Amino acid sequence: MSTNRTFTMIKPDAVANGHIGAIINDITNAGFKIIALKYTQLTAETAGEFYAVHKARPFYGDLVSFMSSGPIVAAILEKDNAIEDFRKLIGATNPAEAAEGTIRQKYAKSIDANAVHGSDSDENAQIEGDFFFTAAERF
Ligand code: RTP
Ligand code: MG
Repeated sequence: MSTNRTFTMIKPDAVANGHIGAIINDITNAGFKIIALKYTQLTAETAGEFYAVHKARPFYGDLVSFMSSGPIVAAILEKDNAIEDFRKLIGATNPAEAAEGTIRQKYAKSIDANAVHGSDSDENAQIEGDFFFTAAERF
């Protein structure tokens, strides 16, 4: 179990709006090292599996359909205190409440289309990274 890693996705809205480069730039400028990186698209089935933890929540159906609506960028990132520092860098779930200068404040439009995902615990970072990347895809 690595306590200095997190997992992120650049969500379909930010990809469609041309923000991949700017977001990766913000992430690396904040001191995160890229361990693994992939440009791909989730299906309704794989998005449903990824977000299974939210299955009982009222927004689950919309979340799964949005996350499978277009390509995403998935990455494993490394930094001291990665989980907490990355969630600080991306800002609040609702971009209207996200602090000035955060990724969601700069690039997101709504709570559904909120530009990026960030793992909420070491355990989930491990599970989510394993969902997308084999050992041979990590550097
Ligand atoms: P994420 O997992 O994407 O990093 O976001 P988060 O931890 O800040 O939020 P979480 O509670 O894990 O929810 C996952 C995603 O579901 C959508 N959501 N919609 N309508 C709503 O009340 C609502 N709440 C959450 C968001 O797109 C959120 O990123
Ligand atoms: Mg979450």
